[in-house]
Amino acid sequence: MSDCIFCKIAKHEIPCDAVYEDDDFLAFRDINPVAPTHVLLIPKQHVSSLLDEGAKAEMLGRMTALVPKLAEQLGIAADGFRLVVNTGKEGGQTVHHLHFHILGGRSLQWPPG
Ligand code: DGP
Repeated sequence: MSDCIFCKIAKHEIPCDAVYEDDDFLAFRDINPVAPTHVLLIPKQHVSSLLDEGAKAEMLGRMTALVPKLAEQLGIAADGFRLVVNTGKEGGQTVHHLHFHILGGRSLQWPPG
């Protein structure tokens, strides 16, 4: 997708603070962090959201398997972290390229109690 900001980041046309990269995935720090550690993990291939038919189980499995490895690398595995996948309008998705938010470093205020 030529106008997709995360496609441009995946192709290194827009800079990012990358923490991990392989042939299929890229992880980089969120430009607007809401936790001390806030990393986005994306597939390099354009998939708009979890609702996209391109969000295949095999790809999602490999993407999810990267999360604990990244958490270890980022130093947030021991104390735990949150994985968020905003999906669609009501889900608060603003960038329409599938991404996992990996959030750690402090106790967030959701869910309450
Ligand atoms: P969401 O609301 O789930 O679609 O989250 C999109 C996130 O993407 C949001 O936390 C801010 C982040 N973001 C948007 N544009 C950029 C960018 O150009 N660079 C980086 N590093 N993050 C971005």
